[in-house]
Amino acid sequence: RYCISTLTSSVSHGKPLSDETDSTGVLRPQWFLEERERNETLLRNQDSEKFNQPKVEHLKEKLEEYMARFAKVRIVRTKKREGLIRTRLLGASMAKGEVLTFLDSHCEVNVNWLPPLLNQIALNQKTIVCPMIDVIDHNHFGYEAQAGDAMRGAFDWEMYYKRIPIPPELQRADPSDPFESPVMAGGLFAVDRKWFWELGGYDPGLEIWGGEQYEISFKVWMCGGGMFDVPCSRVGHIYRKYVPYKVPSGTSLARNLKRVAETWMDEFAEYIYQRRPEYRHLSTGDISAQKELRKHLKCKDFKWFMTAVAWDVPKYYPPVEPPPAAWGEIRNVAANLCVDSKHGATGTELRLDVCVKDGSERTWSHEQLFTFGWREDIRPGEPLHTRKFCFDTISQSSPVILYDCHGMKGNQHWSYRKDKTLFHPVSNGCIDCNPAEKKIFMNRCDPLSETQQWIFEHINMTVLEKFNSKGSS
Ligand SMILES: [Mn+2]
Repeated sequence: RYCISTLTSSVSHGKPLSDETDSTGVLRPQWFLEERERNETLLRNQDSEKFNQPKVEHLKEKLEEYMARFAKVRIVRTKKREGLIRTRLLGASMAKGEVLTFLDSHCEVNVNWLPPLLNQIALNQKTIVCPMIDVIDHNHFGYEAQAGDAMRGAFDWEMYYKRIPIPPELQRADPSDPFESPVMAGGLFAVDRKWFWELGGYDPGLEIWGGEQYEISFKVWMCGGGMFDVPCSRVGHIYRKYVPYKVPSGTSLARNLKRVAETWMDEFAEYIYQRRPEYRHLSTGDISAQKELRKHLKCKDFKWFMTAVAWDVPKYYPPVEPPPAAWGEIRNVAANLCVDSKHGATGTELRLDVCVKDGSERTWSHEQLFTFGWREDIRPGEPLHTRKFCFDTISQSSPVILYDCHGMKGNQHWSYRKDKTLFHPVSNGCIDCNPAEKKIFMNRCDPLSETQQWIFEHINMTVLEKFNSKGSS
């Protein structure tokens, strides 16, 4: 299945790519490079625990019979389960091509995906290049771009992968030009084979999967190379809801992450341990070979990486959480009742209830502590332990619900004003309530109405004034 519309739209906004597109943005056929021009394909085939189930019969002789017709495909099998990282290393060690391209099995390449990747490597051999990863729906295999399409790869300080907008400084005149990305999303990339091995490949001490995308990303940047996302190269990927295999006990994502942090992140590893204290006592295994490699390649330190490459990441994910503007209970002036989210998840409507401080039945069902934090959103929980749900609403007549925080302001952006209203800039409305029905909803702002006046238990005036002086930004 081809998705020319996605590809052409990425090429056609902005100038056409030299002579590769015509003025309408329609691709000329000579731009296509047939897949068979690839040097070879190595299929890794793991001895996973699912392997002996009837479901995967097709991965045994049937696969060999089928692949016999493709001269350039070789099947490599491991003797025991090695996991993604070591199996990829095995494939890479047997590959003969000049450029290695790693893709997951649940990928489907789009038209002309390869030349834009190879082009970037031809320009600079010490480059890792990633295609744009499009989304293939796991239910119906529909194909579409990710929300926001071209974005930089980033991470928070629990080492969750994040995507952030390309800052103006890094935006190219032609948006189809490759752009720098601090970290890759997963494992879809192309790299010069010699450069990959100069970098030591993946750390073979990493187990099964997890953290390896950070390891290779930090390494390529810190050790004299770079990493680019290539908007003209598009590869569809099925995002699974559930991981269909078990990770053997004794190995864990946490251990991999700590190994990467201890090898590459220097003093910044501390920011992870502050959020994940349980990592402090984990063993990383022997990382002396990794440290030796870092010294041997004369790699720069992580501070350099944060300053020169990932300088925009702390704007979205600061290592040290800035102080909140207000926190604690949120009490309505007219009702003398408190906002209560009942430990709800996404979709939960906020309600009024008797304030816990006023001796409402002390059951665990109440959740009345909130934090109005530096992202100018409101989350359940005390400042250091907020849940990742935010006050969210749509219009001046909508309920106020909890929704997964996106951290991008927008419809989760609130302003706590001097008149005690909780103002929602996007809808130009205020939080109102009906004390009798205990309902909370949006309304047109009326600062004189006491049902729209709310009192936070604690306020940091310095921070709050800073929020409010920024206006409706
Ligand atoms: Mn995948």
